[in-house]
Amino acid sequence: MAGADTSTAYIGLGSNLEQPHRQIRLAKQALTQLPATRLVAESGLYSSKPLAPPSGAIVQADFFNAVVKIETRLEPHDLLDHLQRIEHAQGRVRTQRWGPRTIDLDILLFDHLQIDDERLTLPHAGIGQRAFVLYPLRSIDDSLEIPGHGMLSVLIEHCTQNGLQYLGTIDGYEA
Ligand code: ROI
Repeated sequence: MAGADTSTAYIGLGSNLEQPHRQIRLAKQALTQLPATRLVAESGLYSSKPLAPPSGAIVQADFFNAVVKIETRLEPHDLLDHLQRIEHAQGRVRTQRWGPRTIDLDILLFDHLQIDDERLTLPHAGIGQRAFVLYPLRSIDDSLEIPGHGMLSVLIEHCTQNGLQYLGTIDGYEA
């Protein structure tokens, strides 16, 4: 699947509840089933310290994170609808902001689009400071430019690794 109407997008996967490595694996599998979409690359699986809210700490387990690259003919908001459907199917309940979650699927980048509406901010807000996004992204494409943020390689230089650990492949990892 390729052509003028095909977009490239990167999706961030995160989980810190209910066997996070299984949640990531299940979500990746669900992404391979999306209409008009092909999964073209994936990062490994990483563990990361929970990103703390700006004030006050929530005690929660470490996260598991990964990034996948897709080619899709879906529009960004249609892709978002599908991601939310997958989150819902995996038991994601939106309760506490900054709190633990079974699965979080974020559109990190969608072509070179810059969008900021009530549902979607592209590139994803915070992408420039999050090691658990930047390192997996670099493992897929090391010369990416992130619209409005700059070169991935420069962002990584200025980003603390904050306990990020590579665990192996998404499908190969065993707890
Ligand atoms: N922290 C880490 N390390 N990884 C995540 O995926 C993640 N997702 C979130 C919050 C709770 C902000 N912190 C995170 O939504």
